[in-house]
Amino acid sequence: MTTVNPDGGIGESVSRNEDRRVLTGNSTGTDDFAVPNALHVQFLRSEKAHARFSIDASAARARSDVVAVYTAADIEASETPTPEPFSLYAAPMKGVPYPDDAYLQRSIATDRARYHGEIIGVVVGTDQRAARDALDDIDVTYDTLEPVMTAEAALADDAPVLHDDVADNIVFEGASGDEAQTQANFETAAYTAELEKEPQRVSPCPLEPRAAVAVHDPSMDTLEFVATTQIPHGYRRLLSQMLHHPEHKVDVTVPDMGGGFGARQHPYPADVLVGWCALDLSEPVRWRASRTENQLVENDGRGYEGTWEIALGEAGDILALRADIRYDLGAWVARGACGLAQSGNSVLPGQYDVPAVYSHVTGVVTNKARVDAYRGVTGTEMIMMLERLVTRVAKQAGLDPAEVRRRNFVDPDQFPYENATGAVYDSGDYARNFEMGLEAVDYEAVQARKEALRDENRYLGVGLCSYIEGAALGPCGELDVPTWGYGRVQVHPGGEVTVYSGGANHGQGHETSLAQIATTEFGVPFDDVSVVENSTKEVSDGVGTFASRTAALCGSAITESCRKIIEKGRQIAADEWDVPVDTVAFDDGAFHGASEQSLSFQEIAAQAHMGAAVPDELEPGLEEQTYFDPETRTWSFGTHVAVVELDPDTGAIEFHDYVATEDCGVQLNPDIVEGQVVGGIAQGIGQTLYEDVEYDSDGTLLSDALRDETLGSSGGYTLPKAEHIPEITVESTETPSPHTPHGAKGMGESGAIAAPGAIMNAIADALEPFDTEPMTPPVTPEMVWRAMAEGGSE
Ligand code: SMO
Repeated sequence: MTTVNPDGGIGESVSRNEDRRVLTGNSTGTDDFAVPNALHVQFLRSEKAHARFSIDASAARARSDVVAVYTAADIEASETPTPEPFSLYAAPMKGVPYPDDAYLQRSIATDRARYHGEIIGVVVGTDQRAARDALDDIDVTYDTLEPVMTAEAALADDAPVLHDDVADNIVFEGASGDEAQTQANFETAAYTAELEKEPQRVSPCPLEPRAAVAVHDPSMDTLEFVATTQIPHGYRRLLSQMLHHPEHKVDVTVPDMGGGFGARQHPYPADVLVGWCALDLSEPVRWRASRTENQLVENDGRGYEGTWEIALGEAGDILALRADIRYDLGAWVARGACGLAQSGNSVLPGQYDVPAVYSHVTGVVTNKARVDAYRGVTGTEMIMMLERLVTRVAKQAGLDPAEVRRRNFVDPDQFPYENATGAVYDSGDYARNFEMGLEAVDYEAVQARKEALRDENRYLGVGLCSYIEGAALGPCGELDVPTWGYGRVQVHPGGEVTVYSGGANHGQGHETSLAQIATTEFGVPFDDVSVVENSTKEVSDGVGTFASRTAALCGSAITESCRKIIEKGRQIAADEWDVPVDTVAFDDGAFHGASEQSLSFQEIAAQAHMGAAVPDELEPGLEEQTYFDPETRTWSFGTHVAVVELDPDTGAIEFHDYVATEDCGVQLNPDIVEGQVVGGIAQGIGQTLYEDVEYDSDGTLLSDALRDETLGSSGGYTLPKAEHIPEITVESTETPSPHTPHGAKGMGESGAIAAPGAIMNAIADALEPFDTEPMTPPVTPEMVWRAMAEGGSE
């Protein structure tokens, strides 16, 4: 199939359509969504991490500006069906069984709160102030219980058990890989290295706090949501199930949203309760979280502890990897949490051809807010630990960490490559991409400079991190998740095109990149294509956006739909010219016959909508849909090189250089790819140097507000600012995926996946002259200063 590449087509860095409205202040967020006469919800949230409680809401109920107050008992007593516990429409995953139902999150606590911020009551007021004030009129009596604040504490023999009907705090336990072979390879290893603990719990922090609007129309019994979610269609399905309201009567619209980062995949108790209140009261209901409320309850990411080990042979070949990981999931789980462990397992060997891999995972509940996906999901943690281990073991062996990577990369002729955990990589050329990164940073020169500067008491460090990013999760491969890419394409009589995507845009640039696909396929002007997403009303099917799926899954579905339309166009042209269909070609935005006949795409579009011009055996119109499922997931890859200098006087960590290479197959829009990489690196820098969700020993969340890093790391949550992000060079190779029509792969998480490993390795490299223990992020200037001053760390 030949495609043209007119202005605005695939591969061009078209400016993003959506930026016009976002950058000029014309975007509409969930809370901007105007609904006349909406009531306002505020949630009564537990002030204790673990306590039995009782509520006296009589004073609040008596207020004239309060419409309703609900406790769990009130909800149970209502005729409106009680919400079901949380679930997820995914099948169990390999090696990680489903949790007992007792662990599945409930929307409201009955008489025992299990984390600071858990909803224990609901107030509906005539306006937001009324609802907020009424919260102060509610008397809550707490009988505190001992909180369980770490995975280790949850697994202790005498640990308090968090959930009734289950004997321990274990949500899942599983193992994958060949334990005996891994052990055997460790026994024959020339060198081994090990890292413990890691990585800390972080908060994804989309730009605006969570919000939801629910409108129930009693005449039609429809329930319409406007919500901060990455998955409008998934959210509709889950809320329909939890609220016992049929799916065809539920709709979800997602206005502009400043990122989701994984935290906005699954619905939250607040969303369910906003919908429940709308049903119970048959009035429009709205809610918006404060920043503190958002920090209390929005899913965190990471937060695991464990042991990671690597075994290296005499010749520098990686013989085995082993991990024993404890996932601290918080007090309740949405079933997605099990996918964290599963997807973590699958990327353990990264870019390397490792013969034996074994991992043991345990998921436990603690008295904290929920942990779920965060950009890169568990790939970030596994790649960071892998790449730190590769670097450490290389140095033990007296080898350059770059050299050990070269010796172990999966070779281009090994694809499709099944790694030792059973994940199948679609395509790759790791070494070529790696050398591009090393050249861009001038690796040999920077090593020489590092050596030279040490004589001046200056400490430069160079860190490498080679990553893979498994994207495009569909029903294929190891996961049986009904998450096809959905794409429908409609051609209007004037030849303009509307593309309907089953993804969701919250900053990724889909309105632009998906339009580029139709521009290329049809050879129409870019401005003639518009993209519709983020709405179950306007897009009949789909899921949403997560796991870097849109380009590879929805983009491919859109491509296939365009090609079905071109096929139909050929039939219409063949009928018009009275020639066989196979003599009609489509090229350069026009249909061509063998005898120089020609009809433009726009002329065929017009004819397709005219009764007389459409052959009898065809339906009128030009509109097609596709459900796309690639043969395997797509696997992007690359290498980050961080160059930092550590100041022995202040412990300051300064970036000298940062190079990121990316190979996500064929790029739809290189500027968007670069933007995603840079944004991900910013989050990776945050995770490595600044961010830490902190709880007091009694379970109170300390990092409940955003805080300037100059005020120190405790008592607030520190996000990096623009001034903390270095100039970043992004370079690319393009190794097409064989499983998508344009060869595109999923990308969008690589920056966050690779940056922590590169930066941790750079810091460790700079500290090499000092006798230090491995550090645990976030690495602060104080930790660096102590390490350099005392020759030990922390
Ligand atoms: S962490 Mo993502 O939205 O799969």
